Amino acid sequence: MKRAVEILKKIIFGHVGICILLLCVLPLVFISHGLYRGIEIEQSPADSEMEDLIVVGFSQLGSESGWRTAHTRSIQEALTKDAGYFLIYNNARQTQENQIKTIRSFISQRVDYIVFAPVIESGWDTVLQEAKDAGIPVIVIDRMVDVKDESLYTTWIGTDAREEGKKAGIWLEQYLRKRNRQSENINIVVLQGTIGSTAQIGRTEGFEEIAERHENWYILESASADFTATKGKEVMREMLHRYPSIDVLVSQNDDMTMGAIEAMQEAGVSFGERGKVTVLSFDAIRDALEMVDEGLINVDIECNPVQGIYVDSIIKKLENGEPVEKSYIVEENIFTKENVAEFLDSRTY
Ligand code: GYE
Repeated sequence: MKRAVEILKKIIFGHVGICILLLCVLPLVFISHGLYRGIEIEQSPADSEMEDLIVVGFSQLGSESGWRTAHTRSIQEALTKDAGYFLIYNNARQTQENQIKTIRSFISQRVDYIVFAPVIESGWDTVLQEAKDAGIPVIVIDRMVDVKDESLYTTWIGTDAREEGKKAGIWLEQYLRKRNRQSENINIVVLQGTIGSTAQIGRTEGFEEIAERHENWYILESASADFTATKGKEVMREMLHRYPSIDVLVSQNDDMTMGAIEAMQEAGVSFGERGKVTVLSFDAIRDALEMVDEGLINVDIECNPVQGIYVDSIIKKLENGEPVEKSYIVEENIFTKENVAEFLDSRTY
């Protein structure tokens, strides 16, 4: 009995001790890691620093691709202290929930502008209303938002994803015609980006618009690989198992294309200029353009990540009380083996 009481005491005091310790230590750990406020903000402006600078909160959707790295860099290089800005950057790691928390935190910090690249189009009405109520202009970049009231954001700067999808379809039409394959049955698989994002919606719809004109084009499957190389490889590997005769791969970004190429190499399936599977990709980052030059990717439809200069000039206009457009579309090209060499040298991303 005495021994049992001893054991009981140990258990109770042992647990209480641990609980007290945890209660004291955990908040300190959370505070020191910046998690206490429920969000990771990578910088926080000191009052003195903010005086003459325009404070911009930038919510980037993630770091899933080479394109995204170039996009982030373009904003960081444009909104520098020398150019008159204090930039607060946050990476949402591809989740809308993180972006909403970040935007709320920008509102509570009373930043001067919110710049944000939304991961998907829907679900922003409430948080953008909060920004509007706080009088903070919102500049949407890259992907679009689908909101009931367009006055919830000031302007959008991005690329025409639907047009990019159409360009891919038109390129395929012409390519098949040149090779006298226009009447053959063409089996197509599509690696899609993040479902619900502008790049996925636009590129899918644009390509399908052209595909519908051709009864002999069969889209065997369209599946999302979330714009990453790892998932691109995984999804392509499964598709290669399911479909023994794929003629065309349409991959909605270069990272997924690189993953898919690895899967084809491992499966012993030939591709590109000299192979069975014709490869259509999007973005045109430098590594992919080199693969176009080597004939591994047949065509790369450019998507321009250099958007920082536009953001800077729009903010400067707003600061001067000048009007701005509701949308700005960035110029884009298309690259094949025929023209890629002349662009490679100047490609910085
Ligand atoms: O194509 C892709 C990135 O939204 C246009 O997102 C952007 C796309 C880009 O992850 O690589």
